[in-house]
Amino acid sequence: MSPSPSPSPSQPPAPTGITRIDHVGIACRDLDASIEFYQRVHGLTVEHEEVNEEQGVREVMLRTNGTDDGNASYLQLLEPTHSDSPVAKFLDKYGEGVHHVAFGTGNVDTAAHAAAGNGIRVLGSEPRPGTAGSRIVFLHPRDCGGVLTELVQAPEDTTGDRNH
Ligand code: CMX
Ligand code: CO
Repeated sequence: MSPSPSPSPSQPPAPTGITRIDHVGIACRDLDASIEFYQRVHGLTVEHEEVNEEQGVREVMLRTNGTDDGNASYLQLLEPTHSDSPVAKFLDKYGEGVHHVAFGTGNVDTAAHAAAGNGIRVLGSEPRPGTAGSRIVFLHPRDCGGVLTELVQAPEDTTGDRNH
């Protein structure tokens, strides 16, 4: 990622310009049991499933709303694929529960630079592959009030439906 633009002395750094909540990431020990819970209690169904080895997760996306506003919102259920992955460490320390909040943005590079310009640690040197071809970066939870924050740019060929 190229260096952040240096803020002008007279102007505050630009905000990230997030546009929506893309998903809430939930850490679970047993993905199938967690899917069954959300189906039975809330009537949500799996729209997308994948293994992201780089992130160390087996994951599903459950859509919580329609796409009338241009992009849907999801629950992302995360089960670790190995014992030293971020989600496995989180489960060891905190147990099952909300792991991160992901905000949508039209340009993840610009949003990440803006976060860095505001003194937030951006994890990793550049955006990584996220769910279903999205591009993602994470912001350090200690710089975000204890919330691990993900910025997501949807793939260009999508209308917000991850069922493809
Ligand atoms: N939410 C809030 N706080 C968290 C956290 C989380 N999910 N994970 C860790 N922390 C806390 C730690 O408890 C620790 O707190 P203290 O300073 O009070 O001890 C602090 O953040 C920093 O912890 P650390 O020891 O420096 O770092 P960790 O090894 O715990 O890693 C983090 C934390 C955020 C850097 C790492 O989990 C990471 O890089 N995450 C990004 C990638 C990721 O989470 N991928 C899985 C999801 C994939 C997806 O959404 O597609
Ligand atoms: Co996520």
